[in-house]
Amino acid sequence: MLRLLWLFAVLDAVLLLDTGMLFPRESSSRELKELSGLWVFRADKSPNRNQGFERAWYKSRLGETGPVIDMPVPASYNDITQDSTLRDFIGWVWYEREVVVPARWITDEGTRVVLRVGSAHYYSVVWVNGEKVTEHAGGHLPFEAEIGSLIQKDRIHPCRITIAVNNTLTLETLPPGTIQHMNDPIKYPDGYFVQNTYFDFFNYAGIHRPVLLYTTPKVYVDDITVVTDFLDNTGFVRYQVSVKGAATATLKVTLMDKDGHCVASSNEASGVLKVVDVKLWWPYLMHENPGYLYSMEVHLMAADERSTYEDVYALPVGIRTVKVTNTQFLINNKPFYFHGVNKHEDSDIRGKGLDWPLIVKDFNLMKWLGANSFRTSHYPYAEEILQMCDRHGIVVIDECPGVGIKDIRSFGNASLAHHLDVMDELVRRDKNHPSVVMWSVANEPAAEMQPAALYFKTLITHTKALDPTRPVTFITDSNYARDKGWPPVKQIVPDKQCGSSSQIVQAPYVDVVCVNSYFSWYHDPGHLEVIPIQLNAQFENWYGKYQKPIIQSEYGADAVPGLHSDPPMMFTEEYQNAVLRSYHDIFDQKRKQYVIGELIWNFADFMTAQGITRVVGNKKGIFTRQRQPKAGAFILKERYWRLANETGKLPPWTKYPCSL
Ligand code: GCB
Repeated sequence: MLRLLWLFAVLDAVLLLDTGMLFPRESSSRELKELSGLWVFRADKSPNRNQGFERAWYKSRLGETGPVIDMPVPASYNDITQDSTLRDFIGWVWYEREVVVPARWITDEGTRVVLRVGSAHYYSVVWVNGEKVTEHAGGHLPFEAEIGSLIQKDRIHPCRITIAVNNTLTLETLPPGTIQHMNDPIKYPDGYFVQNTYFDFFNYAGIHRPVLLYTTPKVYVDDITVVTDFLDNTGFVRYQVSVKGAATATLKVTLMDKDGHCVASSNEASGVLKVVDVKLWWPYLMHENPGYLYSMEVHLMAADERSTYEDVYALPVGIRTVKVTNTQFLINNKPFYFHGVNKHEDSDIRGKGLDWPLIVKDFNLMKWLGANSFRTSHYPYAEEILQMCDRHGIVVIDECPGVGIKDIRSFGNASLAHHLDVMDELVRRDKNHPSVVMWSVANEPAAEMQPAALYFKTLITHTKALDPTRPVTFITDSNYARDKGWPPVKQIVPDKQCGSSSQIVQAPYVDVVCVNSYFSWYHDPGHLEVIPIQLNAQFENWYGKYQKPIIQSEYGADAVPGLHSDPPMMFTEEYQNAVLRSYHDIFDQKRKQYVIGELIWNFADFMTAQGITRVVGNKKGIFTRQRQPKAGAFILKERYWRLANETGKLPPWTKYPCSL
């Protein structure tokens, strides 16, 4: 009974956003039209970057107001041409696409037509046939607009979609940045400015995820929330369906197993479905049948004086629980050890654009490696990736784009309000993914600054209220990381603001302590011998103070593939190997106590801004950017399979991981 009451209480956590953001799926009542492919494109290179708005480029075809080029969607625009001014462009770019909309979508008054952008970095304004339909701040989450009435106005011409996207980062964006105008005429051309950022990845921009049109009936399933639990052999799926478009509707909710058999059903908009002989959702390598998903089919029926409406939406549901103790992370009440990776959405040519071959390759590599988890460093990844995680049992720490919050002005009210909105959007989008087991609200902010304390208290409390079922963390750098000279903290932080370590702010509120450290790299470079003592001290210090389980959320070293030296020297594959081995020795001592995970930095090499510490990007990948293994990948593979053998329950086919 207590369990059921808890499930009810949990669903009362109300998102402040007034609409849902269900992933668009086809069903007998919903159609979908993907707009991936070639769009026309122009960067607004006018001095104030504002010509597009001044001359209303959205009013007519983009090709009529100036030159245009082909631009693939989804993709970052930066690496598509040979033009360095486009690669490094700051400001508004314009995309346009004409779409022939099925006649029925226009004539059928009972149909809603929705335009959805999976993500566009950073700020977007969208017009349909010259009329503005929406705008959105934030580069990593979806947004939508209903456009039915607009396309009905002009039934003859194809529907023209114009999207202006601006990649400028300011003190109040997430991630933050600053625009610096260089006014010295002896050093810089007239009107010269640069974008400063305080994070270590290239600020790729453009329409990064699919754009599509989809339909629903006028009365439709707007959102579904599920929270799951189990007791012995019985699973519980507490659900809530929110309906839009009518005050009343009849619902039928059916939970189907993988074979299509109904295991529970209900006619209520909210309730608890009981599943006998439940098949739990388990992580990869923890169970012989990982990633088990049920399908919750919601069937809506409604009527008004003009028509009847029927809507069908099927949501994949994994039944599992997550709990944290002083020393353990429990999935389905069993200790889970994160042996995984940090990733980036990053690859040659398409930058941060969603790319299925890359996604599938990365999952194959993670499984080859024996990785059971990853963190979405440093922003929310495409929902398509989370769906893969659900199906393959890969556990996710879901991070918001709160990276590089280093300037005291980024702790103001406007920044906080935006950060809270982003958490709302993130939880709204990802709340139903069983693979998501923890929220990360930020990476290495300058948490020692005085206003950060209240900022993070509010942020973490807010996130816990949004979703009381998942632990919350924020990623901190070890005390040493501040010395690494990057990002240029000292230039942007008035000295007086620097207090002691970021421990002050983080640990009291988070459920799990996540620490990044780069011993023998940014601190004591070249001195591998310091790793054991410093890593040991790091763990003892954090655990001693807060008695919370710890994840080593980043560690690693750059290795230029093919560069060798023995004894090891920095940037060689041997040095990367040595760093890994040294860290692993300490992990092996502490994981028996309170260390609950290790995530290598990074899965693959990735592009960064140009700078004196980066040789065409960050080379801390254990795979190259083209996904070929460096020597370190084999060390990690051996270790992860050994850990899996020790801590998990391997299916027979994984006895010979080399053949995977
Ligand atoms: C970090 C950051 C990550 C960097 C990494 C590095 O602490 O979280 O974004 O890429 O260090 O390689 O410096």
